[in-house]
Amino acid sequence: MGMEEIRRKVEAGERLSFDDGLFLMNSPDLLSLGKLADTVRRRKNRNRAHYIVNSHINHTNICVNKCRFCAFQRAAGEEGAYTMALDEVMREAEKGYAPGISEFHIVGGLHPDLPYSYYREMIARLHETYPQVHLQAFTAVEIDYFARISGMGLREVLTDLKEAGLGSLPGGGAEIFAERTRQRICPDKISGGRWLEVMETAHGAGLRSNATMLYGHIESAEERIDHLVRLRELQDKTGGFMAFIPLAFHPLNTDLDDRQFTTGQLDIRMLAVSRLMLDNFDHIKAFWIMISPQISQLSLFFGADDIDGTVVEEKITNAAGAQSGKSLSVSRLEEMIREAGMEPVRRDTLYNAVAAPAA
Ligand code: V47
Repeated sequence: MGMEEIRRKVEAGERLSFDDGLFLMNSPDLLSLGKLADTVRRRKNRNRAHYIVNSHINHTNICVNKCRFCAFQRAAGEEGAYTMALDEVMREAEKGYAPGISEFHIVGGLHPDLPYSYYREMIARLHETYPQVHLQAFTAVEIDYFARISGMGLREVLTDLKEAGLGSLPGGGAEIFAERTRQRICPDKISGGRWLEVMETAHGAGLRSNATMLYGHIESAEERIDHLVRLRELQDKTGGFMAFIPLAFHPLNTDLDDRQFTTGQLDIRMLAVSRLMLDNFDHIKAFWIMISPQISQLSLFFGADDIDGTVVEEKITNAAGAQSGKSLSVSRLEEMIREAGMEPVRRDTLYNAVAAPAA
């Protein structure tokens, strides 16, 4: 095993092993790694790089899970805690709405008191008011919580929300699956196995989803590769994942604030290794909020084919020290992609190309 053997496998379309992944995680030869990731990106997405016109809604930051990496969460009654009534959620949606918007991205804390009906009604009202906008809402962790607070089964919750207008699930809450580290950074959160079970059930219920991994905190290189291999195994079974998004840990205002921000080297390496290990994922997303528009653009040369979207206002990473700003315009996103020599494709959540609305 070594770069030459990995190159041979990639060129032959053969699957990389756990050890190959670990080798790439540690190899000083970032350029060879990037070239291989670029080969796979081209094979899957040709010269196209994607972006979306979307808006984020974070309905509450009150959360019963005290994840140590999270600067967004508050306890009920704590300073800065908020929960939007459904009318406020609708106002927030209106604020983020723009002609031609394709997606509302909705993620929140695990609130101790809100009933399941709040979440169902949120989806139903948004869907009724914006039937053309895809609702990508609730991480696997939230879905598991809804099953617990409602007494319903997982499948039942998912089908019920789908009936109300839910389009797909975002990929958050995966963090790092390896139990040793998961226990240390988010001891109250559902296990990695349960996260995967929720996603398997969602895919079985006809809902597609994304997948993420939080890196750059206290996890090891082995744990990163283990995470990718476990996602790849589930994808072999269901085919329900659309995109993988490595999330760069931001330490500010968290319990892990003795850690550093991730480096450009690690951000780019993580994207390239993900592109190579996740041979059954169509898309690898370099979320510009997490790694800056600059690194996000460079990562298009290292395996990424998506830079997420306009976003409008993101609160989770911004609470933890993100410096990227809160929104990017369509023209800026397109410029970033064109400058990298690729064709910008404005997409919907399910990666269908969409036309810009007539001016
Ligand atoms: O699960 C929390 C992460 C996630 C921090 O599906 C942090 O397209 C960095 O789900 N530093 C929620 N990350 C966000 C999420 C998401 C984001 C972008 C794209 C998609 C998608 C989904 O945010 C959490 C956690 O992993 N997070 N705190 C932090 N301090």
